[in-house]
Amino acid sequence: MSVETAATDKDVRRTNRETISGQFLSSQNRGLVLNPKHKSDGEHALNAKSIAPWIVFAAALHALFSTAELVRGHDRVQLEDAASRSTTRPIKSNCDENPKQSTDEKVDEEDDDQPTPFADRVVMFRPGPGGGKGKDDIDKLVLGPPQGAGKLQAGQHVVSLGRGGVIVLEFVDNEIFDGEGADFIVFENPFLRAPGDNPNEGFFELAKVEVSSDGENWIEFPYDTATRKGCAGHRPVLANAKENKISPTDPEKAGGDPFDLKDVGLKMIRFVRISDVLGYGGADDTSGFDLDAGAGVHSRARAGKMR
Ligand SMILES: [Ca+2]
Ligand SMILES: [Ca+2]
Ligand SMILES: [Ca+2]
Repeated sequence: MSVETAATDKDVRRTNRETISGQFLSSQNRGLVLNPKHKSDGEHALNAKSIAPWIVFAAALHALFSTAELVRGHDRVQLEDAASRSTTRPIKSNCDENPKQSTDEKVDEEDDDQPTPFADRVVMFRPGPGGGKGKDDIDKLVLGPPQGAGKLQAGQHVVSLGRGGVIVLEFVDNEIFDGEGADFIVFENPFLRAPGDNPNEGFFELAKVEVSSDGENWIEFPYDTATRKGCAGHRPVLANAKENKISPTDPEKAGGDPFDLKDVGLKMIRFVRISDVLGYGGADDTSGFDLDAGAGVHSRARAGKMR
């Protein structure tokens, strides 16, 4: 037998002993835990002594894994919190390259406790012939900010009044008061002939406008369909809450048809009645006035009034 072989045999024997010992300890450990009554007192004494380090080791392992699980759990809670925050309140972007997103966020984050300058309720809608388009979504379409399509095309975010149709809007959480110049704006969807530099050449569907502070007593704005003065429905709508940042309450920039309460001698109103003007310019084939929105320029909150 060579030295090398002897060493190998020795190693094999040691390994076998360790293996047997490991199996013995393992089986005794199981027996101790699962069925200690099967063992003699001597075996218990021997086993307890032999197993003590394993119990300590096992306890240490358990503590280690428990700690790891706690850490993983903590990380998971943190991740879930972060995900929750990102879902309920997206990070605001001020990037002008994506005005749609930032405007959407602006609308979404609007504080419900603050009054909007826009009309809040449709009190009455009576479409005329050719009208009614959009009536199923009337609140969504005519309450809130306008969504104009610019000078050269008709916006589709509208309800069609039809020929002779009438709609009454109410401001609930706010009221319109007479300040300097225009006090509110009515938005239709007129458009001009390209290139859009002549306000007299375009497609107009006109309406007359009446106002009231109580919903019962009305005063009509003087109007003339020949010149369109005093009519709603002839100035293109430029403000679009979904696509640009043009203020819908700025009569110089928003487009739409502005009205000044001073012209009818009222200090405050809460109701606007818009009536399609029949047969304007012989254009009986039109579907009448289309309403996009009504917005206060000079608007103030009504105490304790919510939408
Ligand atoms: Ca409002
Ligand atoms: Ca005014
Ligand atoms: Ca129209």
